[in-house]
Amino acid sequence: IRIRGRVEGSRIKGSKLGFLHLRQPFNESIQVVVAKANTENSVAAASGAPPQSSTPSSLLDVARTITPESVVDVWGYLKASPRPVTSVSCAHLELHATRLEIVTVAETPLPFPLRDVNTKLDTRLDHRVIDLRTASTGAIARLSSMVNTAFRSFLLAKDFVEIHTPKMIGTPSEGGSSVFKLDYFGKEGFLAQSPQLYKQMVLMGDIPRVFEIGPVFRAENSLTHRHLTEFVGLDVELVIHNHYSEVLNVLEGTLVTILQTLERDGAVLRNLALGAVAGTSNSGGATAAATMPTPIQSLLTQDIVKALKLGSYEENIASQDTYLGYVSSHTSPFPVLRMPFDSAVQLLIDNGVLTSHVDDFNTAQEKQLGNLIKQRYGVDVYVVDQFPISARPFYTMPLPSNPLRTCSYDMYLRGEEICSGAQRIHDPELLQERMKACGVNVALIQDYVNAFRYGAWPHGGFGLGLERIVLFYLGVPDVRMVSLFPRDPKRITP
Ligand code: ATP
Ligand code: AMO
Repeated sequence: IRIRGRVEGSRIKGSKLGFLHLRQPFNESIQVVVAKANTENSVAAASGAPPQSSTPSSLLDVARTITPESVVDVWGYLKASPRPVTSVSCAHLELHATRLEIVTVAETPLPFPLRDVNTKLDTRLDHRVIDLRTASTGAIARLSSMVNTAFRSFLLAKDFVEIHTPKMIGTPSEGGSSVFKLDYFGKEGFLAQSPQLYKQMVLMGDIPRVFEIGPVFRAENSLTHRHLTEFVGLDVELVIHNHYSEVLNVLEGTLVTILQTLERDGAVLRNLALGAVAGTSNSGGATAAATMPTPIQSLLTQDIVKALKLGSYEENIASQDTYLGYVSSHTSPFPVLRMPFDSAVQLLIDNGVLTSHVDDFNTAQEKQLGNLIKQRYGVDVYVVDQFPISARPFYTMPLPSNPLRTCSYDMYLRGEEICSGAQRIHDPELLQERMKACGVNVALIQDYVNAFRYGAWPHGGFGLGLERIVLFYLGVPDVRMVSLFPRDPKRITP
């Protein structure tokens, strides 16, 4: 057989015997035996073997010149290993070389040693192509793809239409502060902070359920563990018939599907991503097994629902009380905890985290809420709804029973925000009123307001951050680790 792969490392023992570790994407590796005696024997044994480009005695000389990460072709035959080679994935077989050709030479030294778990994240990001070859970063890229695919498949099966909206736009979509400006042939333009306005407009064009997977730009000029200046937005918008809980049902179904897919198909990748596979060839990666988080306890079980006597969402929402917790009553086998903002604040006050009411949570308060909810309900995923109007964007629908609260929600994973959404205002007059109150220039955004003038559907939606899902699912410390080529205030290359 012939195998084309990268030489991860080599050991040449004198003039008679050498070993190469040959690696193929993704994380498959085998030991190649380059033995003078074996080579000569094999040439006779392997009938129909390709013509020798190097004489058998020079194979070892070739092997000696190969630099780490070079791509080579090895012809030879497979043989059982005398004892398992624990440092490669194919431990029980060896490839005995009869011919060896260097396809491309890797320069040396490498920007960093692939196996070095102490290499700093910045060095890895400076040389992301090399870093991608490590089992950890390679696994994270594949897990992100799995999240994407689960999101897309779930929505396509529910009659959603995939759309692509413009990323160069004439007005900020989420308010002014964190927007990148661009020079559009002498006019002012902006990089889209979200597909928000366009996904709503498409609905008014009678495509009642849409989603988009695309880049989102935020001029967040600060370095945090969870903010990028460009991230992948997973956006959804749909017409609603009675209540914004219809959108929450879709959101919860989407997230549950993503988590179930990761649990079902992503276990091996997750372990590779966290560097937790013993003896993994080229495990490298920016994580250490010591940081391995506990698996997600994402879902309320029916047992917990019964034991805590949590009521159904529809019943509770109808009585307009404030609850410490309630669950959706939709048909998912895994109800997701939902809690109104005021109840979440009360929980923080009762536990001494807050001394008085607040209008929004900061990151620390979010984390503490996550801990309290985990203690009380045993879950890592939950929704808080009915946020104060002051904390939400201009397009958010006020709660009919209390105009200081809104038909809006955030979803959290391990105590950190992964999603925001809301029912939207579909009455153009109310919309303009809210724009003025929020300091949004109505003139700049007239096309959007006009979209609601010719018969508008009540509607709502949400936006998830792809990198944040992977970040908090894995429990790794920095969002840059889970973005292919991350962008932050200090980094626009590679
Ligand atoms: P989004 O902006 O998409 O809603 P977010 O996580 O930034 O997501 P916010 O509601 O804006 O959520 O902010 C929640 C908290 O996160 C803030 O109170 C603040 O503590 C923190 N935070 C938000 N943006 C930044 C930032 N750029 N730098 C540092 N901290 C931030
Ligand atoms: P929001 O601004 O909350 O809502 O963004 C939605 C989700 O996107 C992710 N996210 C980020 N991820 C990485 N880096 C960032 N700087 C960053 N900012 C946000 C988070 C967040 O929950 N138009 C609304 C959505 C809607 O209502 O449909 C919006 O953009 O996971």
